[in-house]
Amino acid sequence: MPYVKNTMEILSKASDEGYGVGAFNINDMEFLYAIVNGAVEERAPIIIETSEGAMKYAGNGDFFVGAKVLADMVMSIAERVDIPIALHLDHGHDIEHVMAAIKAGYSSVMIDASAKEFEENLKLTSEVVRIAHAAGISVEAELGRLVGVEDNVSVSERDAVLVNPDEAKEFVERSGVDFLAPAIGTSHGAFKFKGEAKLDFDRLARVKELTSIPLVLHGASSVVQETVEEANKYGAAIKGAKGVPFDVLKEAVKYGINKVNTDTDLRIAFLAGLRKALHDDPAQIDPRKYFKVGMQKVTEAVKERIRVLGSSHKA
Ligand code: TD3
Ligand code: ZN
Repeated sequence: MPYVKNTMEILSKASDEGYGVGAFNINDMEFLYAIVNGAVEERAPIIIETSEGAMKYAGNGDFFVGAKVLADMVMSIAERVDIPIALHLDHGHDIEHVMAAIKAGYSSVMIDASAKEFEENLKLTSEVVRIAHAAGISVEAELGRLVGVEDNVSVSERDAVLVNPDEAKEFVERSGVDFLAPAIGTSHGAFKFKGEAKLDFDRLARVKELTSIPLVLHGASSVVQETVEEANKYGAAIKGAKGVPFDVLKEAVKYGINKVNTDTDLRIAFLAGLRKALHDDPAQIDPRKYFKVGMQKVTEAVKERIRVLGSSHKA
């Protein structure tokens, strides 16, 4: 199956049929192959995504070059496998990065103006929708702030940071955005919750009901404890890390999440494998031997997540 030119081809089906698609971040060839190998084994559609930082990294400091390098790599690998693979710009903050992605041939872009006021977010998102749709690709936007919300916070504090479903409806109608990331209590990184991992599913259900478009969960890594322990056993010092447990992810998918952003889990998996390999075989001078072990851990993490999201055999 060739490279998917518009991410909505993957997400419309996921939204109609009620399953989640893994959106996995890459910076390099190693993670890309590790992710694709896992998705091929599960026969699952996937979204590969790159942050602005990934573009800069892959372009040796120049994000415009990096977007092209990454897109060319993803396209040439996608052409050689028989699962749908889309490429997405994760957290684009300005028109320049969006344009770099569009010019390079990405399947969709995120314009993240969630830190701005509603009307400003709407204005910038609408502008990106106009440009991206003219190029035949789709757009993701975000509403609310990506922060963990503890159980004991007041309703007004909760309302101040999480998505407002009525605003989401108005935002989607006025901007024409294709898929939306509503803030429901997750955050980026390995330290998402101090207490119990709780997401605001009532809010999520209401957003789905009012918008009926594919929804995105950011900060969705599960921070699997065995993997953290393995990394720590071989020299890492990751303490008190906590993510979104698998059963909570499944619940999120049930309430309308279709794109599940995952970066931290793959980083930890790769490092656990890499650290173990370095420890077990210190005489090795071929870096690929070490990378391979890290890649294998990433492949396992990808397969596990695809099964949790329900997208196995959906390719
Ligand atoms: O947008 N992303 C990926 C980049 C975040 C930096 O780690 C996510 O929403 C995934 O978040 P995470 O940290 O849970 O994997
Ligand atoms: Zn994110």
